[in-house]
Order: sequence, then structure tokens, then C-alpha cells
Amino acid sequence: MNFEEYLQSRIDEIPASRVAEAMRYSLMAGGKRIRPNLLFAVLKGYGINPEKGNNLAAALEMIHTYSLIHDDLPCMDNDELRRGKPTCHIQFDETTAVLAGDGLLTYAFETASQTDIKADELIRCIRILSESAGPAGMILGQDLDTVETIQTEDWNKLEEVHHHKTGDLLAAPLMIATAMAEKDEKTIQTWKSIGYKIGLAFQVQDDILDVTETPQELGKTNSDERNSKITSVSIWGIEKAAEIMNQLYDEVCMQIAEIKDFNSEVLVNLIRGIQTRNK
Ligand code: GRG
Repeated sequence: MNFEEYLQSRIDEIPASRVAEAMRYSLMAGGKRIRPNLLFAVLKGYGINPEKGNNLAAALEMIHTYSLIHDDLPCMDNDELRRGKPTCHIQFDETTAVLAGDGLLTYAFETASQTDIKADELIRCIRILSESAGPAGMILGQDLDTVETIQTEDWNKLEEVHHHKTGDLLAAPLMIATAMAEKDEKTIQTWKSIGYKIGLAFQVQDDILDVTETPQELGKTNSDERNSKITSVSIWGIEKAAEIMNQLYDEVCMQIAEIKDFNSEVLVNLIRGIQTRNK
């Protein structure tokens, strides 16, 4: 069973309902599955069968999808297009979209808890997952982004938002796979800083794609422009932003190659693929 079939099978286990239908609609709408693929690539690099990570990879994708559903709501970015389809609240209604997000968030932890690894290892993984997604992680990033409505050209301030809003959930798969490989805390923190750098590169790239590609190509609209948000492109322009993005990805690949007892080939290929993405 491939990962897409595996995700389907998880949703099939939920009792049929309108909220289950909405959860399936958004989860299976064709995301790039970057977070699960990062988890699988690090497991492979540590010589662990990637299938062992299916539940935690599914949990990451469920949390990511919930964040997109809620981010698209009228009270947040008020978007109508996501993953090339009407957003969850447009396809269903606002109440169902709130519930679908809540359902995916809680079901993520139920799914993660069914991972067949040693209990202390699993607790470590679930702690990383909750810290990355919670009020010290992605939620903090979203809060900084919405409450402060960043109107500053201070890149350090924007960087803090991106660290949490984008970086924490991209660092989580690297850290979880490292915990599954039973590595020490220092190694996990090294992966966290690599994940933050990937998050920053990914966000700068998102800002560039928002202005170089059409909403049809991206499958989503440019809410930053609509909300007059300051972005890396509005600060530096496309050319310099692209230079900074490529430098960040290069640094990431160099750092990965230096990690002890880790075969970097699969992960570096994945990151080079992300670097050249066009959506
Ligand atoms: C509402 C709790 C809550 C959090 C929102 C993820 C997020 C935080 C907001 C979404 C908007 C945004 C631009 C986030 C930055 C991270 C990012 C670029 C997400 C898109 O990730 P992709 O490109 O999406 O991996 P797909 O659809 O391919 O999975």
C-alpha cells in the first residue's frame, strides 16, 4: 500500500459523516506531501524501513491539512482556492470546515499513537509533534502573523514568524525520524535548525512563486498581496530573494552531508526537488 492509499485507509476507518467527508476532501485534495516525504527520507538515511513512519507521516499531513483549512476560513485569510480546488468552507460550509480541521488535528494524534515502536520513543515523537504544531510552534507563528499584522521591513521579525508558522512543522519530520533512530537530543536539535532553514527557504520560495505563477498553476490565491503583507519579495525583489533562497537550500544540503552516521543521498535529492518546485 503506498502512502496515498494509506491516508485513504485511515479516513475509511472514521464513521461516515459530513465531517468525515470534509476531512477526506481536504486531505486527499492533492498536496505535495512534503512533510511525510521528509520523514521517509530521514528514516531511509538512518537505515530504517520508511513504512515504520506511516502513522507519524499521516499525522503530520493531517495537522498540516487542518492548518490550511483553518487558515483559509473567512476569519483568517478568507481564501476560496486551495490545492486547486474550492477551499473546505466553500465546498461545504464554515461550521463543517472548522470541524474538519478539529477532526484532522485530533485524529492526527490518535493515528500517531498507533505507531508500533517502543513506548518511550513514541512519547518522544508525539512530544515533538505537539510542540511543533502547538502554541510554541505553528500556532505561535500564526498568532504573530495575524495579531501583529507584520508591517515591518525588518527581516529578522519576519524570520521569527516564518520559523514558527512554516519552519516548525517542516522541522518536525526530521526530528521525529531522528528520534525513531534513537539519536541523542543534540542530534535532534541539529535537525531542528536544518528544518528551520528549509522552512525559511521554502517560505521565500513561496513568496517568489506567489508573484511568478498564476493562481491556476499554484492551485491557491495570493492572499499576501490581497492583504498587503510584507514578504521577502516585497523587501528584496524577485532576483535577490531567489539568490537568498538558493543559498539557504545549498547551506541545508551541506549541513546534511556532515551529519554523522547518516546517508544523505535520498534527503538531498528530495530537497533539490523542492528547490526546483513550481507550485
Ligand atoms: C490556522 C492553525 C493555523 C495555522 C496556519 C500553515 C499555516 C499556519 C498557514 C498556511 C499559509 C501559509 C503560507 C503557510 C506557510 C507554510 C506553507 C507555505 C504552507 C503550504 O505548504 P505546502 O506548499 O502545501 O506544502 P501543500 O498543499 O502542497 O501541502
